[in-house]
Amino acid sequence: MAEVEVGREGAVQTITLNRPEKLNAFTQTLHGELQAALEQARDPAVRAVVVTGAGRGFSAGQDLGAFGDGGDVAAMLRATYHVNVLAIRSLEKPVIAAVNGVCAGAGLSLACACDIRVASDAAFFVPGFVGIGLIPDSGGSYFVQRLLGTARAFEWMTSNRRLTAAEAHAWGLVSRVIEADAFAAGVAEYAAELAAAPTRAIGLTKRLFDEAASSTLEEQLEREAEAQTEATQTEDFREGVAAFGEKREARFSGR
Ligand code: LHQ
Repeated sequence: MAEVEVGREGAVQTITLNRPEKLNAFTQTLHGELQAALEQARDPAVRAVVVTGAGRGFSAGQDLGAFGDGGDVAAMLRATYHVNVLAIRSLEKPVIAAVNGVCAGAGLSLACACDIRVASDAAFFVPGFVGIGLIPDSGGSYFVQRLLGTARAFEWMTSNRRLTAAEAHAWGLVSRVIEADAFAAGVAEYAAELAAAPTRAIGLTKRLFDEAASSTLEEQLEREAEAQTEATQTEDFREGVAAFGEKREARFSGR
């Protein structure tokens, strides 16, 4: 059975981490299959991507059984987690982490590398790393700090405290919480809405936000000017303006 399953519904690609008996903990195989799935997501016909987990977990992070005595940890991180985190950031379309359940360690980092987090009310979030004497890797120190702010992120990531979905929502870690029974349908509806939006403008916004983290205002104003030039050349901009003039809903194509 595949450790990552890929599904497609219209313009939405769903990537399911699929080792439910181990709460979808990461193995070499899972990393390789996730990389292939993210490569598939580059298809311009895919306009929104959902990353989720099978069973009661999103992901419990690194499979501690498969880790052994470590070997060259940095090389392993570069060859696996880094590739997939960077693949998510470079996708010029929205990537939603649909956090169905337990989310810990590098699973938390992966969810935070996505553009949007939606949680089931059955989900909970655990730093994980500090529980076994490690630092937050796979972008954990980068994304969690940016999402929560330094004070809250540091306190949480050094405590290993379990955060409920409601607490994660109150903290701004997730933007929506959906009842477990309605989770799959709610995520599908939300992803379909995003997939029907002007994809290129969303992709450019994603890139601008990533760049803003390390830019001066002058640099960022210039990037916005360039990106807006690109956006004004899209079919979706023409359609958006036409629909506004005709007082109707826009039908965006993602081109
Ligand atoms: C697992 C795991 C798991 C294997 C649950 N592995 N089996 C680190 C190392 C170096 C380089 C690469 O990067 C990393 C990155 C990291 O991700 S480090 C952090 C790794 N993750 C953790 O330390 C989390 C460990 N897991 C837990 O603390 C708990 O299992 C959580 C809080 C996730 C869930 O707790 P429960 O809901 O109580 O579930 P459980 O503990 O009963 O787990 C269910 C099963 O899943 C169980 O197997 P079993 O055969 O006994 O039913 C666990 O052993 C297995 N499992 N996490 N990471």
